[in-house]
Amino acid sequence: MNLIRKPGWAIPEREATPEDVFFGRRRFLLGAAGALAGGLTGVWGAGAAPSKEAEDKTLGLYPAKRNPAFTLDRPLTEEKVAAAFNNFYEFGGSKTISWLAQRLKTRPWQVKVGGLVRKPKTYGIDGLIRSMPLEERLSRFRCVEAWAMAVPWTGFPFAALIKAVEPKDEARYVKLTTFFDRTVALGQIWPTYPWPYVEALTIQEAMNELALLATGIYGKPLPKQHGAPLRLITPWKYGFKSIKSIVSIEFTRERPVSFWEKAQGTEYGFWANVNPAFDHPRWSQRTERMLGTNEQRPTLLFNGYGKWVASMYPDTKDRKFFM
Ligand SMILES: Nc1nc2c(c(=O)[nH]1)N[C@H]1C(S)=C(S)[C@@H](COP(=O)(O)O)O[C@H]1N2
Ligand SMILES: [Mo]
Repeated sequence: MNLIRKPGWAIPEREATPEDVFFGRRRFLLGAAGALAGGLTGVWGAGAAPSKEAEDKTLGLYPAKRNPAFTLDRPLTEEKVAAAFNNFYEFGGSKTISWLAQRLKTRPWQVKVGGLVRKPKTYGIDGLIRSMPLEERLSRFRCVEAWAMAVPWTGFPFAALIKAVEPKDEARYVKLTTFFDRTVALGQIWPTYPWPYVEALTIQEAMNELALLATGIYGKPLPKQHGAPLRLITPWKYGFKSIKSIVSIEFTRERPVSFWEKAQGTEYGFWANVNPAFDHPRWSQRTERMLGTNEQRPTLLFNGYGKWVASMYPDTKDRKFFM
């Protein structure tokens, strides 16, 4: 992800900057952000009493039983590779934010589920996870930036939670929101972005068997950099739809505007289904690079999940469904 709109102090950049050059520059910027973050940690660390993170009461649920319906056409990405290359803009614009994400406290944690539902409820995270049917799914994951991975997520079908809260007939979309806390996530000080991070699906998409609310990866609870304690996984869509560290799930009549659509709507849309035939305005989507091995593979329509989801999108020639 990168924005053309920038804070005044940013180095001017031609719009056609190739991704690798851009990331090189981002790495430089991260150095500065990292130095700042390190400084702040030091200052706060000196005065504040250490606050202990409450216990995770779901540890006994891992590893969950694997769902055999989901198989892979490629090797799994190495766990430590996936855990060290992340997009989580709350903690900075580079891929090496895993250490900064450790600032996030994921217990206690609440998820407010409301809006146009008959049974709104604010769930404590452990109670929610313990009440839902956990399973493991091998899954391809494709970022809009053309890198990809293959990982075992643990989670529960989004449909199970939707059924529990009973959406009203007028509800058509579901809006998910990430935590907002600038004392934890220093990226949220960056005014260029419309914090907090928001994503949305149609209810039909959210009810699809493939839509997973993930709580774990590699047979363990999610590490913080992967979006603990609860994130969305929609493997037929570009990765930015897979919103991390969710605190609110709201059912709406109108289509919500997502974080990236607000930030850069000409490049990142609402539907964001994977399709090799439609290039990003600044790079090709024909192939993808597997994290760790750097193997280049052809991008698959709907990331290979057409069997589950193609019927929801009447026209695979219509660009709007694929950005
Ligand atoms: N809250 C939040 N969720 C987010 C992001 C983010 O910056 N903030 N990045 C998205 C993008 S662009 C991708 S590719 C995936 C990356 O997930 P991973 O780091 O677990 O591989 O998270 C998505 N979810
Ligand atoms: Mo992404």
